[in-house]
Amino acid sequence: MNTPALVSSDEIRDRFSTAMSAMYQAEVPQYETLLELVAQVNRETLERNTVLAERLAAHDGLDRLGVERHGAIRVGTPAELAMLRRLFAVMGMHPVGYYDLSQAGVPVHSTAFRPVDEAALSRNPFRVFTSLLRLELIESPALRERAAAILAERDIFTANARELIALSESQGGLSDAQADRFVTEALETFRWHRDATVDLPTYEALHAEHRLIADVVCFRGPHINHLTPRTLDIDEVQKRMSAAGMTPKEVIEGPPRRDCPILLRQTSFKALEEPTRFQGERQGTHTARFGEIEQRGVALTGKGRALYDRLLDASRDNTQGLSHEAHQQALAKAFADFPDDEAELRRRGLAFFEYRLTDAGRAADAGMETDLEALIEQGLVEARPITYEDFLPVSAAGIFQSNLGGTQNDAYAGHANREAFESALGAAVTDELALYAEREAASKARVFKTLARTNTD
Ligand code: OOG
Ligand code: NI
Repeated sequence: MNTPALVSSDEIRDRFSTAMSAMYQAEVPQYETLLELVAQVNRETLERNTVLAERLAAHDGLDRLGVERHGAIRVGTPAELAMLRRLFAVMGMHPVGYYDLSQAGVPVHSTAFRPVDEAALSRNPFRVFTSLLRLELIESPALRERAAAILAERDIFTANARELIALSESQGGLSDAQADRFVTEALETFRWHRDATVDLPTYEALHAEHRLIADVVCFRGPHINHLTPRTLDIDEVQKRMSAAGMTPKEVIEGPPRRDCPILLRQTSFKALEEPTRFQGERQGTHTARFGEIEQRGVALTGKGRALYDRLLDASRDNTQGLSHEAHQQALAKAFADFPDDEAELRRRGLAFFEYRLTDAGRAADAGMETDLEALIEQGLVEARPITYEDFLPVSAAGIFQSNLGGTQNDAYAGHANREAFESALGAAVTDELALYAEREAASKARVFKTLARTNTD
């Protein structure tokens, strides 16, 4: 038998992310409006800020900007999560990071399926924040068992999707036509279903325990609950959202506005009330799906992240309940101690950078120099900030809560259980900090290797 020519997993991810965006625009028309607003603000930002435009162009960032988005889903059982891992692997998306949301009163823990290597990220960095419901945190044994029984009845994957995943695993990839079929079949898992699998009283009982539990348990599949394009100016998009007919979340999650963006800033428009048919022909509504935007900055080292977490935590008392402008001002004040200068972030080991020889560096005879800072000062090496590709648990909790009507159950807190999550997943999650550190170290090694070669020539 001839083996068909295989397309790359990057290509499949790119097709899938495009198909997912088209489906969500059709399902949630406000998302289309959001995409237009973000594209408009990105265009204006690039026109106004030529330094940023040149930098993005030089760092291969312009191409990826137009396709960049993440999505989020929530699943109910270990088997669903394990199968999703295999489904995402077909598209070169692997579990990175463990997020414990129980600390924020939400009964889930999560990972992000995303591409990990540089080439894959620059082709299309599509990521899916994926949460597993923690039924064990439901207090009532009767409700817990009822939820488990409902979940046991459903299969969120089509038979064809299962087949194509197995085929991809045995073949080491998919052909062009198989990839198209895979995208169509995989998309079915993420589609919205207007019909609930339960009657209204069951929905209401689960909803009363936590709205998220009803969202995960009562439907045939883990509908994609939001998609998030990347903006270059989140404050501007937030400002214009109301005029475009969206109700923005009160405040932007994450660090304050800065000259050197760090980590991730996020805001969303509130979830929509959607007509739902419950079993027994009862009509009702369900509120789950929303739109989000994000602005990404440099990835922080463990030291930088610890400083971020400490300042964010300390800011809480002074920022709580404030509206957008006042919130940003108080947050900026709280972050006054966080250096807002690339060179300082680098010298103090707070952020990750990628090092490259400049044209001058390639021409120079600098082989004996081993001090990176000296090489940078001499204009022989440049340091580029490495973009943060992951998520932030406190921000994620803020996004969850603004779309769950602020429900929070403190009884869930203190239950991080990474082992249980990994055992459900059927694999370990990759440590995100290790990925950035490896990329930085590899870039340094390349610089010194090239310099050494130049010197001995
Ligand atoms: C996920 C919320 C978290 C983010 O961007 O931090 C998230 C969810 O609501 O399922 O998407
Ligand atoms: Ni999100």
